[in-house]
Amino acid sequence: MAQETIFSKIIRREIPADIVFQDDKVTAFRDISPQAPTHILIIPNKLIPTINDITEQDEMLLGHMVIVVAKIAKQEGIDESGYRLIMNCNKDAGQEVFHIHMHLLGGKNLGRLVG
Ligand code: DGP
Repeated sequence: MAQETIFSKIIRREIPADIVFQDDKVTAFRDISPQAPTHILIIPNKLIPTINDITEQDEMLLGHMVIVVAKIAKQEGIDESGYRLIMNCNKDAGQEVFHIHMHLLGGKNLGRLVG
């Protein structure tokens, strides 16, 4: 059984978070330690610890998460200026919370990530 994280408490609104979007599948809230003017985490309401645990049954869910990202980017006014979407998996990527999440970063020039 996967271990719940603090993110499950945020989904259930048991601890405070600046939630910008929530529906029956997904919750999005501002990162506690923002790395850019806009830094929002988009997470599934269902607990999936890492990208490695995603199954084909989650295809629609992952697609929905990306659609939510695009909506939030528009809401934040960064859809045209641009943004970056990051998912960390396990130790080498520095994953700290084992409940998959997309980092939506924008609101400034983020520089090149690779290349
Ligand atoms: P990662 O390294 O990809 O696992 O990123 C985890 C992110 O989660 C990190 O940027 C900080 C954020 N975070 C951790 N705990 C909390 C919390 O309790 N509230 C909020 N809003 N963000 C959190």
